This record gives sequence, C-alpha cells and structure tokens, in this order.
Amino acid sequence: MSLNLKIAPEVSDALSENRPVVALESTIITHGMPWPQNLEMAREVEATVREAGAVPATIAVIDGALHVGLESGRLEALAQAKRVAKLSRADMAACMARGGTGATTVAATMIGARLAGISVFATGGIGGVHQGAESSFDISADLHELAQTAVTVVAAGAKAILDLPKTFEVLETLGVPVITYGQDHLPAFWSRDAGLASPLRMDTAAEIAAAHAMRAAMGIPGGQLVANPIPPEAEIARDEMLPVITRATEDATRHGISGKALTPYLLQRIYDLTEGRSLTANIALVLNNARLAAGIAQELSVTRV
Ligand code: PSU
Ligand code: MN
Repeated sequence: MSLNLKIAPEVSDALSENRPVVALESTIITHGMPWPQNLEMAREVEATVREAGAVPATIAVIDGALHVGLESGRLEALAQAKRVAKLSRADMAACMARGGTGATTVAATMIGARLAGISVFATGGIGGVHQGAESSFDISADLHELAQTAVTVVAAGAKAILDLPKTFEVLETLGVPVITYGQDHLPAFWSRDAGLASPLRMDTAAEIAAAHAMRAAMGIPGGQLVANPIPPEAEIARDEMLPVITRATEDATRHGISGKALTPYLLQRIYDLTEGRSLTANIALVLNNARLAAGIAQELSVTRV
C-alpha cells in the first residue's frame, strides 16, 4: 500500500525553495462551522495567509489521497459535503487505505503537515480534556499528537468548552511547550483570559520560530502550542461565555452526546445560544492565528540554529 500524497504545485514549489507555508485543517470547515460561513472562513483564512506572505495548504483526505493544498472547487465541495468523516490519528490511515474521504482534525492535520514537510499550522482551538473526563476519559488525540509531531500549532488556546486547567496539565505532562503570544495569562478561545497563568510567554514570531528550531536541533520530538489571544474587539468575555458553555454541556449530557460528536455538538449549541456571536468570534480568532502563523513560518524559513 503506498501513500498517495497530493501536494499542490504552489505548496511544493514553496517548500522546495524554503519559502513559508502554513498548514490549515479541514475539520473546522466540515464540523466546526455551518455552511456557508465555513467556506467563507476557509477562503478568508487562505487569503490572510497569502497577504501575510506565506502559502496556505489546507489539508484533507479525498478519495484515499492525502491532499496538502486544496484547489478551490475541492474546498467548496468539502464545505458543502454532509456526513464527512472527522479523522484523527486513530482512523486516518484506515480511511485512506479504503479510498475514503474525510476532514482532518488538529491531530490528523499535524500528521499531514509533517508528511509534506510543513512546520507551522494555524487553526481555531485545539481539542483537549473534556469536562467530566474523570468519568468519560474523553481526552482529545490532539494533545498526544502535539507530544510527538514536530509542528508548531497556532490556536487561540484550547477550545473553552473543555476543562482548561486539566488540558494544560496534560500538555505539561506530555512535555508540550505552551507559549502565549503577547500576554502572561492563557487565552480561552472566544475570550482573552482563561484565568490561568501561561507556562511560557513570547512576544515575537522570531522567538517562537527559534524555540521550534532549537527543539529540532536538540532532537526533542513533538511540537509547540502557540496560544494567541483573540483580538480585543472580537472577544466575548469569559463571564459571559461560562453560563453558555455550562448550558451547552448540560444539553449534551442530557442528549447522550459523546465521542467525536461532542465537540461539533457543543460548538453548534453555543452558536444557537449566542445567536451566532460565537461564530463571528471564532472566525476572527482563526484569521488572527493565520496571520501569526504566517509570521512564524517566515521566521522559520530564515532561522538557523
Ligand atoms: N478549531 C475550531 N473549531 C473546530 C476545531 C478546531 O475553531 O471545530 C476542531 C479541530 O479539528 C480539533 C477538533 O482537532 O475540533 C477537536 O475535536 P475532539 O474534541 O473530538 O478531539
Ligand atoms: Mn474526544
């Protein structure tokens, strides 16, 4: 069985010339946002990466091939598709071996980025330890992927639907550097302040790139999580989000939602409860992450340790 890796010409040209490339995920498109805002977001994120001087590479599995860089028609088809698989480390290879199609989560996108030789990836928020994990054991494979795959992931922290203190404890246990950009406390996805101190703080893309390169030079496996706070004008305050998150979580429990369906359910429920404001904030933070990721990719293309 050979790997069918389809790297878009624009992406492979940039990589071979050591020009900056930013990987982007596809689960946020298929499971994280409603149509048609999902497609608008995906296109805007790609445009933002370009404006910031890097080449975007949206990753997805289509008919058994691992696509790195999606041509416009394919992106649109994916955004409109119903019942697409949500792929992570555990099921990505099985889907590809069968010739299937699926969107890549943070974990699966990191695997795709590594296979293509891309070091920087931008998304909204990573998965983590769900509330109630002490009984459900629901901890996202994203955390373990960060521990073993050398990609710097730029996110607005972990999604605030999670148990954030436990999520950051697990990241520490796994040896994943959590670097907050420009402030001392961790952000909480839609909000700028999670009420938790950040393990690390960096104020420039160059520092983040240098830390990535130093890990490589030392042979330390795994990536870095860059927690980039949502812009102030786009945030929804933590006090306002907490009751909404509690309500959505209770609804999920009442309806018996678990496993892969949980995160998409919570995001949709919070969208309804905030009358769409959560989506506006989510799009703003993704664009903000795309800009920073492009800056890190640029620094990395000139960094030597
Ligand atoms: N960021 C967003 N929205 C999303 C996601 C990230 O702004 O929907 C996706 C990512 O693909 C992440 C996934 O890997 O949510 C987490 O899913 P789970 O909790 O089932 O591991
Ligand atoms: Mn899970």
